[in-house]
Amino acid sequence: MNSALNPQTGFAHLTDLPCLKLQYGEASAVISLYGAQVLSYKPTAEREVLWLSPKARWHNDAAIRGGIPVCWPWFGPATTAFNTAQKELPNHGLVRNRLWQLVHQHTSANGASVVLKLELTELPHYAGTVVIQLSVTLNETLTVQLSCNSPIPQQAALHSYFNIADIDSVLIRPLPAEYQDKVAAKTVLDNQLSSRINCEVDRIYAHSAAQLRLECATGTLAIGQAGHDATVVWNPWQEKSRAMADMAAGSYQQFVCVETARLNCDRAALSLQQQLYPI
Ligand code: TA6
Repeated sequence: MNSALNPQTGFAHLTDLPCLKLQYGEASAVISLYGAQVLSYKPTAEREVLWLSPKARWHNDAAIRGGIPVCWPWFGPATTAFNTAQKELPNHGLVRNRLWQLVHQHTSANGASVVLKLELTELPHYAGTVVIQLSVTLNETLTVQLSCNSPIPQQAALHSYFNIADIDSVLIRPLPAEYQDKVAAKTVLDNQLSSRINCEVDRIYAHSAAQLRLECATGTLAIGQAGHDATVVWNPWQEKSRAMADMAAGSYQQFVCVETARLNCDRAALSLQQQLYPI
């Protein structure tokens, strides 16, 4: 199969965003260097797997709303393990609004791949220099892998926004029966072993499976996960999304986030992977 890799300025309405486009036969992926964020994955010319908010922004330090944001080194608000000086720190870590560097690229008959790197010297909880890398490989699947070899406290998530066309059609399975419900702030036991979404959902499923299926109106997607200890499912629903400047009215019906996460913040090296392919 033919593969290619080209720099590209702009994607969708983000017309000045520095990007890379990977191609493998009919399949393509677009990655923003800002945030090392995959913004588009099309396994075929007709099918877009990822959702990008029509109101997403990238200037003025904004994190791009959509695609596959990289959350690191903390997930959600910074807890005291990360926020040692008790400063105001951004949600979901420090790397969504940074320009990453392209350090490796490869194309062959087996696929197209890139490695992006970010060096950080100003972590609030660690004085040394830390390097994190994101590799993206496109072939019959799209594989995104985040790694950091430094033995520092670190959480991470690949916070993927999936294009589902219609929230009523979504089914995610298998999911563990028990989850932490962040909306109701309690642990819930749900024996249906699946997740239909008809209200605000912000759930942490610990010890989730290595393979999930996301079924929806646009087709069925396999989501492979590795190096994770949880899967987070999120949809802000109508009211909460109305309060978000980068979300249009009605957008909440068009996406669901299924996030491969490592939430345990022990000092083990990080290698977190999400692999997507249509089935
Ligand atoms: O992963 C779910 C979550 O942590 C939610 O609680 C919600 O706030 C969301 O991520 C989006 O966060 P963001 O910082 O991108 O607005």
